[in-house]
Amino acid sequence: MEFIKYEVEGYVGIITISRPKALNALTSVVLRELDETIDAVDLDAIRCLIITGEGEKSFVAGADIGEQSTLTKEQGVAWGLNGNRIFRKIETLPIPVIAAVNGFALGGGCEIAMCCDIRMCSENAKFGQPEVGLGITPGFGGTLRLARLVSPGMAKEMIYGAGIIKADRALQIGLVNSVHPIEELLPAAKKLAAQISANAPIAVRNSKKAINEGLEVGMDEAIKIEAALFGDCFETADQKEGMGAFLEKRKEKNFINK
Ligand code: CO8
Repeated sequence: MEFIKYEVEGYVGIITISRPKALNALTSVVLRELDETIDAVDLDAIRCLIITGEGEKSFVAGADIGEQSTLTKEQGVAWGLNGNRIFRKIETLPIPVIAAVNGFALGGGCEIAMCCDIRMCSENAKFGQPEVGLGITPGFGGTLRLARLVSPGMAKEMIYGAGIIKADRALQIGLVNSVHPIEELLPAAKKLAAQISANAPIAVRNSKKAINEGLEVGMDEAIKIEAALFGDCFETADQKEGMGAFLEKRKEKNFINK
């Protein structure tokens, strides 16, 4: 891999998008490598993923503008569908994904952060969907996820105005969960990932599925989804371990993802 680094620390996988000379902008090669890296994550062993960018200036400064500049209408559709396919894969990955946003998260960078379950950012992070200033719309899910994550009005202000917001504003509107000094961002993301990984993996995965799928349907349908995923946890070794530990007043728990 030229542009993607993948490391494993315990139960946590850390993906670093690494194209620092262009502020980690996404070319088709970067996207292909990201796609292949996601496919290669060992879902039996890894319980949480972190996605971050190389360096202290930029998470991802968008899709590569040079590469997009000569696209035809048909190629634009294909480019958008391909990015969306990969980002949707991240969004629907069985395990939680944390975006550790270490600087610029613009265009496709904001969009990749939004397909993660949780966004944590550095104090110097900046978010925006500058596409209309480039003569295009957001194309990797920006119009869809920003409106759902913050509010339609706030998303419209950001997208139509192509403005860039700082970390404190992103926190205020709910685009990120927390803001950290840059040197503390990755340690904080790893700490949360470890906390998640210490819990029963099947229960965490089913919770992710229940939240994501429940948000896409009406409440009555969502209740059925939640009930099925709740029921699915029973009779697992980890349900017996979790409840057993409580009943035996035992602090240590050993969840085995079964
Ligand atoms: N694409 C290509 N190169 C980039 C990008 C990018 N998105 N962002 C930065 N770079 C490059 C610069 O060209 C520069 O390269 P070089 O040194 O060779 O000139 C290098 O990275 C460093 O950048 P700057 O010198 O500009 O650094 P500054 O600190 O002055 O500015 C900014 C940083 C503000 C982040 C600035 O680089 C910038 O505005 N970048 C573009 C941000 C942007 O508009 N992103 C949105 C792109 S469009 C998009 O993501 C659409 C996604 C969906 C597409 C679907 C299409 C169908």
